Amino acid sequence: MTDTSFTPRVFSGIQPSGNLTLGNYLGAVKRFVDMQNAGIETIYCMVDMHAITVWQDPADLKRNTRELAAAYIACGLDPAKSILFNQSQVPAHAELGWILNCVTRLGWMNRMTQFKDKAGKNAEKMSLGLYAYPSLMAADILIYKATHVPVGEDQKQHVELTRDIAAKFNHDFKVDFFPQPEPIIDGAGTRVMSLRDGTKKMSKSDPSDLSRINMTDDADTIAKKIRKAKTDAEPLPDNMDDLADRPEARNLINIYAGLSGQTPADVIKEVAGQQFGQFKPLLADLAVAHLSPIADEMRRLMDDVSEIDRILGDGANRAAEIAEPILAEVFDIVGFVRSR
Ligand code: AQP
Repeated sequence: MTDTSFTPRVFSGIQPSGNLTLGNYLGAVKRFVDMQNAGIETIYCMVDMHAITVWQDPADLKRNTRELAAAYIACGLDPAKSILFNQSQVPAHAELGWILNCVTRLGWMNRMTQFKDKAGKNAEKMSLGLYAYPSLMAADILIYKATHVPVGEDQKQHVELTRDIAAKFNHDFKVDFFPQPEPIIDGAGTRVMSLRDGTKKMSKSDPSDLSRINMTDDADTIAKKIRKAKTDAEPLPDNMDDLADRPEARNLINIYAGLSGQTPADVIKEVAGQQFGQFKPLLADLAVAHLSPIADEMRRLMDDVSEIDRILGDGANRAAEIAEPILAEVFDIVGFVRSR
């Protein structure tokens, strides 16, 4: 339920960990643009402090942060309409993050499935930062008192945790200070799956480049990856229910729907009876027509990184103007002496 006592404000972020994928685009950035154009205040971050929860080469991190900024802008985010910045330039995120670490319960963190997925059997060797990630993410959202958080399906649990942390803070300090932010998860692209395994999320960090479409892939690479995408031998049915046990086929229909702006049910009616030999070229053409202009614009923007840095610096100043008074109030609520 939307928290109506707070001014609507949208916050979301993406890690600049390289290889921005079609999943990040359909699940997140495309929807960031829709919300920006709906006239709500929108704040979008490159969450570089989250990226370093796993090892990042410093030079790559800088490049990936600028490339993610270029992707945001190339996809339609307008620095005049949305606040665009990298997280580390607004220290209030980390400061609130620490306070929320002291509100969050270990039992809650132990239930976070993303940590378990990412750490696997190596949990002992993971950074403390990776474990604490969801509490910093709560700070990212709450430092702006954001009410709406567009994310892909995989981040739903983290936004729900943010609601629990906000409620506990309000309860412990007997205030009605933080809103209950709502995850916004809608449309066909909220869970884009790997092209090699329809049961696994498409991910930047998958070791197989054939598993994902990168936003910087050229037309030939996109077409090749779709041609090689795992499928089955059956023709496409005329309804989505018949794809329940065919995850790879369902994924390709969902991708088509996400890119064309149709519902999966409409797409499947259009392509009913087709073999993948017919459908894949249609999907490849659609993906190339949609993604190539974005990749071209990203390359153009990356030719002038000083302009990207200027946009990020300006965005960080505007973000800090919102965050710092909220942090000051939090310090007062918590009982920190402020005498500077
Ligand atoms: N496959 C996906 N389908 C739909 N949405 C997705 N998102 C990520 N993958 C998919 C959404 O993109 C936003 C940013 O994600 P992130 O980079 O902060 O972290 P992530 O969810 O861990 O993404 P990756 O690609 O899997 O990154 P790595 O491999 O670095 O961990 C989020 O809104 C997410 O839901």
